[in-house]
Amino acid sequence: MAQTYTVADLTVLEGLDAVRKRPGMYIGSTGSRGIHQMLWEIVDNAIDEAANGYATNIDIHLYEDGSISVEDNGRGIPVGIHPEYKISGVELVLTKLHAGGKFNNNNYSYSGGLHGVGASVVNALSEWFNVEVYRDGDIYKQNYASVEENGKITSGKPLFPLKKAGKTDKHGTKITYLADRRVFDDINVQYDRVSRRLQELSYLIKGVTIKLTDHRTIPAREVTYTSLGGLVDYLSQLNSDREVIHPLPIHFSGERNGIYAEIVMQYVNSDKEYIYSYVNNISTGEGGTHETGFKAAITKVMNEYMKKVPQSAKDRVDFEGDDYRDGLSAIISVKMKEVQFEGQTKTRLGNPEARIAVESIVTEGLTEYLQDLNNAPVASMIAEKALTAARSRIAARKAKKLARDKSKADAAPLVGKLSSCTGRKPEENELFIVEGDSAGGNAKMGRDRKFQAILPLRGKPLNVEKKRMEAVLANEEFRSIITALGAGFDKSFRIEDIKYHKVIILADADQDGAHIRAILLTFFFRYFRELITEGHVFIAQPPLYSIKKGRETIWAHTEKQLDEAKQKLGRGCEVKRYKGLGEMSSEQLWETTLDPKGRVLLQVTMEDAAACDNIISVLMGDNVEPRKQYISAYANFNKIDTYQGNTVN
Ligand code: 28G
Repeated sequence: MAQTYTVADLTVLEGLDAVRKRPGMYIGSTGSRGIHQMLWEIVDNAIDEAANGYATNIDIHLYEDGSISVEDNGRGIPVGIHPEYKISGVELVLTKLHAGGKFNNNNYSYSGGLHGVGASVVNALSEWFNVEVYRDGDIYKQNYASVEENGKITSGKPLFPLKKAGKTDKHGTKITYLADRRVFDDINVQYDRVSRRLQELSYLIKGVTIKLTDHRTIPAREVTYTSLGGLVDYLSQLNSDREVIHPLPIHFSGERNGIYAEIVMQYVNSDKEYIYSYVNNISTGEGGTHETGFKAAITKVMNEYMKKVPQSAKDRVDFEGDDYRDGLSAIISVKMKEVQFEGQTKTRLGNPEARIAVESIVTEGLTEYLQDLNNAPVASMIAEKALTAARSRIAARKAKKLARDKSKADAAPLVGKLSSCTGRKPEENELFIVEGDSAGGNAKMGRDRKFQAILPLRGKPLNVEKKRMEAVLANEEFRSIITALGAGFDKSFRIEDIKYHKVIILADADQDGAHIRAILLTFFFRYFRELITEGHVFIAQPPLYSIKKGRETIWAHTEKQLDEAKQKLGRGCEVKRYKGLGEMSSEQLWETTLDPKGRVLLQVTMEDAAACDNIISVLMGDNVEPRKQYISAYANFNKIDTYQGNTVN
């Protein structure tokens, strides 16, 4: 094809006046976006030459006067004279608009496709524009300029026909241009923006070396990008601050009906999905048919694969497509003709044939990958990850249902063991979560039932760290808290709906009590975070001592208060130490701990809850080593029980 090419193959069309009249229509904008687009039009042609396998190097210089040069070492634009139009191929490419007239840079170019459509637009919008072609030992030259003739600007006007201007052993094309200040608000390109895009291009076209030199600074800045690994390197770079679960990205490519697709994918330790996609090296931020095909293939192949993975009956779950994409990061690059862009920002691929092609290529590639015994360890990690994702999805759904059921709970005065209050104003109401049935019974008798509800907890609520939410939800204690709060759970939690503005944890001042507090705070921290940040969570502080003489009793929370009380009551007073809530009568519990007039509450802060979360993770998580270290450092669990919060009543 390259050998049989003659300039006669060019189909030619109109001049550049149209571009000059309505620059925005051709370059998109006359602002900063447009000035960068000018450069991309030229770079794209060099990129095409590289992607076609003819050029290996692209060299870009940003000069102090605002001009820019781009050079590639490809074949050079054809120099022969076109039989019909009687001008050189170079001049045709640079002074005539391509078929259709309307310039749409996105529709023509992909590797194997057409060159040079955008270059004439850049010429039209430049003050001057010079081209050099290196071919068959000769240097060819032509200069163009936008000149004013009788008050009218003629743009891209050749100053002389293409001419030979010396000998060279180079081959390729060099274009130097100065964007026209009469068109653009500001002709300066941003080094960082240009550099970033060139790096992206170097990953998208592997093996090409792209060098950028900025002479506008002293000393000049320069950077060179080459990627031998292409998309694999790109994904590794994108994942460099994520924890990957397999070191090498999964990689495949193929062609179907003239559509080329290359795909790399890698799972990371996260539940987010990161899919980056390109069409003809243009980023498709809104996704589109290529992404749809990719996802469909993964669902199909993984469903097949999971059928073969041995699972115990109790673990068997029905998978959904999303389950296979938790923690998946991927890059899809498609090359095709006649691209249709859709969407708000025209960055969604619309061509249905791209879905079919990508789906087929990914299905084949991923199936092959999973069948390869060398990949068995990665395959089983992916399966495990999908299983975790499916479980937490199922759990989240159960939680939603639970939240929906809250209306039923509203109707019933008693939720589980909850003794609800009679008042209907959430801002006045208080929910006491009480450790143990006997303390719960006392609290129930001692409370003011108008605004105080009591929820006794039997034993220790389940350890929240056992990450699976379904386990949290299977636990009756947690379920009754969720239902009592009446405002959903986790993602469905709506703080506006809570039925109690004070949630007060009431547990003994001993090791078991500390444990329960830590677990409850962790539970709130993970699934009801706003409850803490909005200041709704409190820890009740029952007194540790009573000091009694005659009919007078003083309650003390600290050793210091104890000493003061002893001094106040003098000789012969009776001191009692309370080890647990169960030792108090219901009247005493009201007086010391429930009655807003006499009680001490500690408001829980985020730091408190986060510290509990942290320690709970260490103590109950799957990692044995940090747990051992923690336990040997702090043998006493009470150490974590030093809350920062404000004291309130
Ligand atoms: C330096 C800055 C940007 C380019 C080429 C090479 C060819 C070419 C460019 O052909 C005409 C019309 C449609 C194919 C193609 C050379 C075939 C044989 C080329 C560039 C031909 C344009 N020999 N390198 N254009 N097309 N580099 N770099 O612009 O059919 S533009």
